[in-house]
Amino acid sequence: MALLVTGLAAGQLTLGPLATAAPDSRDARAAEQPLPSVAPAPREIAREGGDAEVTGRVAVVADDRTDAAARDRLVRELKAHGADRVDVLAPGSALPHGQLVLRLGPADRPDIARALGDTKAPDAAEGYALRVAVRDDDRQVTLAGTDAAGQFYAVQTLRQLFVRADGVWRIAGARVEDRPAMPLRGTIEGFYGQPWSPAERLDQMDFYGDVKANTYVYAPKDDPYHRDKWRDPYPADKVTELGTLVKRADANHVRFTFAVSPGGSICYSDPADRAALKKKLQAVYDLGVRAFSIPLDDISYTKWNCAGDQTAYGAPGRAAAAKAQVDLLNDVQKNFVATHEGAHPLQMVPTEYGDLTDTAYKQTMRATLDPAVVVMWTGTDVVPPSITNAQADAASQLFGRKVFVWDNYPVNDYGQTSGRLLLGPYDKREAGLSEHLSGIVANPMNQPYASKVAVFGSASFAWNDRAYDADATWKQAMDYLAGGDREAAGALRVFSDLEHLAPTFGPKPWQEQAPQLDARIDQFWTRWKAGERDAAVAGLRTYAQEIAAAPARIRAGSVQAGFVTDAGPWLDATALWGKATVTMLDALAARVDGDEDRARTLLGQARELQEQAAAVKVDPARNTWGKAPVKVADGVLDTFLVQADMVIELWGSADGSENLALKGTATASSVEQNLDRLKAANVNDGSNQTRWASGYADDSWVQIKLAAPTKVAAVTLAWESACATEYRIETSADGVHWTTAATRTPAACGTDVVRLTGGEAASYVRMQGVERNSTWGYSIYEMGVYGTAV
Ligand code: 14T
Repeated sequence: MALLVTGLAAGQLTLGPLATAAPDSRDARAAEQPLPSVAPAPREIAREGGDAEVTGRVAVVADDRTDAAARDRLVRELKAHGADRVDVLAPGSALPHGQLVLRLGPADRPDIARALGDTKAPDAAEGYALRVAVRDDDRQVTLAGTDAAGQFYAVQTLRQLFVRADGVWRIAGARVEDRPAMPLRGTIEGFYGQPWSPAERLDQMDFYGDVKANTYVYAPKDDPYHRDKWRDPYPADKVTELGTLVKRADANHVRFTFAVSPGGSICYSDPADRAALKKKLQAVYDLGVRAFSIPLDDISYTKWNCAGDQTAYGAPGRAAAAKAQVDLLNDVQKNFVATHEGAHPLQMVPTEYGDLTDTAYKQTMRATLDPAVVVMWTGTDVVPPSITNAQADAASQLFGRKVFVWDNYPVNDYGQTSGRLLLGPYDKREAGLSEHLSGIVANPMNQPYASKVAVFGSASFAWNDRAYDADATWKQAMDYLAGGDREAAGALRVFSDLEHLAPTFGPKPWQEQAPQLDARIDQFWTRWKAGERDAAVAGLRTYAQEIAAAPARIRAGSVQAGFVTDAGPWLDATALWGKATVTMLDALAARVDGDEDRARTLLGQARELQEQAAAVKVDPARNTWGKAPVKVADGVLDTFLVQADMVIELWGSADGSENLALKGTATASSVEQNLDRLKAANVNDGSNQTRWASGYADDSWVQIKLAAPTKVAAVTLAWESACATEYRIETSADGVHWTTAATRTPAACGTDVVRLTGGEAASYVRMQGVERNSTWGYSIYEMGVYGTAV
């Protein structure tokens, strides 16, 4: 009873008469239920009262100030949630009694203002209010926008308030007041490699509408007309394609932002080049584009493209480059953007986009660039491990305006992302950034559907950074991709955990690999070492089965088809890794039971499955890293399987799963440029975030002196992208006389497991290089040694 009173009291705040509802009515009970979760999290959402049943016939009150896209979406959603017929009526029309009525339009429309009561649409761009008022069988829903986008967003929130119980759809009895924290939210298609297809882009526009993102910057590095051939007009078919895309963006209240990157060849001082650039912008303005960007990233400022620039701006250098760029940008802002009806302020990407060092370039920018021009910044180190308020504030000071973040997550076009799909949460961006930034756009992956996991997060963060919960939003993203199928959403979470690692440009990832699985493996070893072997196996086996089953569940139909296509090779590999893990656990169980033969057989099968899993490759068209083995829980699952394998292989020895390298001492023939951060000791420190790298010679080596003579059963090598195309594993008793135990010629850089058979006890184990795969040296994160100390 206490609960009921609380629920009603909350309703009473804004809707007095509700208290008269019969206490045992369905509506009154609904008023106690938590509201469905809405993403992005609204500024304010609270229960207003009971839920509104969706009747077979529904009235929508709209007029010519109602946003057409919002109205169409509202009608569509009502039809998908219980309405057989939706009548769109003008304000003032007689409304049939007992029917659900929804009013949609500007907040100042008289019938809407009245129905809102004291719920208010915030006086801010893109703001809206929503109120569900239920009294007896009078059900009124009000969707009020501060502007047209606000109306559309009210519908996007309403869409998430449908609840189904006993076969009946209802709209949860909520009251919402909401507006975005950042004015610019969305993506920048700014990666290297195959640009997205027209169909993929159209789908993205609808997705951005769903997550209240308002910006899509068109800047694919490998569209020739965007960069290399920036002066050339788009051919007719491309113009048609862009026109269709602009319309779809408009229908979702997304600003299609056209970017052209002339920096590689422009002569800044040449009027003909200026004219060519404006002509390029004019062509898309004519298609309806109203937002423009001139990225000047990834170009050189140590040389001019023409002699005229030397005359106009002096010898090449940071200050001179900034002067030339400002000259161009101010011209475009003043003489194109400002003279074109409806055009938004010009955006640009500075050549210095990923640091916080004050330079002559930035000084010139902040002193002379038209204050109207929006400046982008990627966070520190291009792919930042985090973005803090202090950093964003510093960047904004340096450029003299609130910077617009080009967020290089989940983009997977750089070497460290080879073989990866980045499915971790959008994380490590500090709450409060909305005070220092004009917005955030995510640079997505070559795989557009798979990018939605992260983009769902970045759009939610940009909408409401202070209420953002990375983990909760990550799950909401997968619920969204799974189209409401709970089993598929669960499978997506298991799968995405295996693709959780997010690299930086350095060796240290900013998001770790497979945290869920890692925790379960830790628990496995804790139990195992405590002698609770059955419990250890049973616990992990359940999860391994979920891994094995996840790909089929994801492919079963409710998950967006594009996601299934994007993730194809990773799903294939995951099914095999999952099966390998289940089989390995069965082998362990058999060995615990004393059934050695069965354990051997299963171990053989588990090894075979691992080989198949490791052989799965992805070969994306025109991707920058090309054909590569797909990575699945790398460093976590492969390590577990090697250790479990060794437990069986070395059954009876003190602890077969122990990596004996950790207690040994590493030395090497050389260290790349004698850098301390690449020293030999990194190869046996137990961390995949540090590495040893050799000098640039084929015969380089690294070795471990073991704490005690050991019959070595296996050596593992986790190679970085500079690896060996041929190497030997050698052992020695004295560190002087060496025996070749195995020779390997791997087809790709990855984690190698080299099993050694027979042989004497050794005190030294060495990776002896024969041939390098690059002009760099050899680079190894970790070298593991397993065996029985004698
Ligand atoms: F414009 C920038 F904000 C930016 O991030 N530019 C590129 C971008 O197109 C690319 O997708 C991203 C991730 O690879 O990084 C930038 O490109 C770089 C930057 C480097 F420092 C490529 C190689 C680099 F060494």
